[in-house]
Amino acid sequence: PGLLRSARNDEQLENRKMTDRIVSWHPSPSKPLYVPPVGAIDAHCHVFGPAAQFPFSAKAKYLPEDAGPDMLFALRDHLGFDRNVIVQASCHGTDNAATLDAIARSNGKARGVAVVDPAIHDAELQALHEGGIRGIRFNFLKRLVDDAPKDKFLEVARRLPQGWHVVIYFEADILEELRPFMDAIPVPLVIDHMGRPDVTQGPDGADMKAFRNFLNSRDDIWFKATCPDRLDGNGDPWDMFAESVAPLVADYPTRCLWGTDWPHPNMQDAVPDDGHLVDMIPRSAPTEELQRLLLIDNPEALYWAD
Ligand code: 0GY
Repeated sequence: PGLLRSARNDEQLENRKMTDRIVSWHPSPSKPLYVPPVGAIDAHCHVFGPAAQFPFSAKAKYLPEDAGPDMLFALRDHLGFDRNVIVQASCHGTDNAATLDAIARSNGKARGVAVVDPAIHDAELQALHEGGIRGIRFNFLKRLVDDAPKDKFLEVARRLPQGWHVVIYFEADILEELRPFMDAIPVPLVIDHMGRPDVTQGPDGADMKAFRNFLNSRDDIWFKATCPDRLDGNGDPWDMFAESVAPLVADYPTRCLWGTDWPHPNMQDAVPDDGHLVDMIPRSAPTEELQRLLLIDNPEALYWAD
C-alpha cells in the first residue's frame, strides 16, 4: 500500500501543469496531545518563497503556493516547538535566499541546511555559516532534481566549514549504490526520512535491515525519524511507521532527529495534519529520555554547537 500511495502522488506530479501552484499543507492543523519538552527543535521543515521576493528556480519540479517564515513560526508555536531547522527545498534550487531570510527573521530560533552549486567558493560557504547554515543537502530523487554529480558533491563535502555535515536524501532502492560515495564523505551524514524504507515491511524488513547495516558502518551517521505520511501508505494514524521506527530510535537514541517536513513538498492527496505528526513522537520515542535526545540534544549537537 505504501508503494501505491507514492505511485499515485508521482502520477499526479507528471499530470500536473508546471504553472499550477500547489498547496501541500493542512489548512488548520490540530493541537497535538503530546507536549514537546521546552527547547524542542523541528529539525526538518522548509519555506516556500514568498515567490514575489524569492522566485522559484527555473529548474523547479513543482511550484508551491507561498509558505513563508511567518506561517512556519506560527505553526512552530502552535505545535509547542521552540526552534526550527530549515532545509532548502528543491524548488528554490541553489539560491538559498529564502532560507537565509527565514533564519534571519527567527530571532536565533532557526538554523538551516543549504543546497549549493558544488563549485561554490569557500568565502560563500563562510557567508552561509554566518547566516546560520550548518550543512548542505545532496538530493538523489530523480523526480526532484535533474542531476546529482557524486564526484562534484564529494569535492565540496571535503571543504565545508568546521562543524558542518551533509544531509542526503535518497530512496531505499539506491542505498547500496550510494555506499561508496557516502563512505567517502569525511563529515557526519544526516539521512532524510531514514532513506525512505518501506515501513510496511516491519521493523525487521529488508529495507530496515539494510539501513541498520549502513548505520553500523560508522558512528557519525544520523537519521530523521520523519515522514510517516510519505512512508506509511496505510495513512494516519500510521501504525506501521510507529512499529518499524520505534525500534530504530531505541537502538540508535543518540543519532535520531525529528521534524514535521512542513509544508510537505508535493504532498497532495494525503496532506498530513501536523498535530497528528507531533503525536507520532511518543510512539517513536516512548520515554522522556528518548524524547529529549530526539528533540533537543541530538539536533543541538548538529545545529547549535556554536
Ligand atoms: C522532503 C521531501 C520532498 C521534497 C523536497 O527539496 C524538496 O523539494 O525535499 C519530496 O518531494 O519527497 O523531505 O521535503
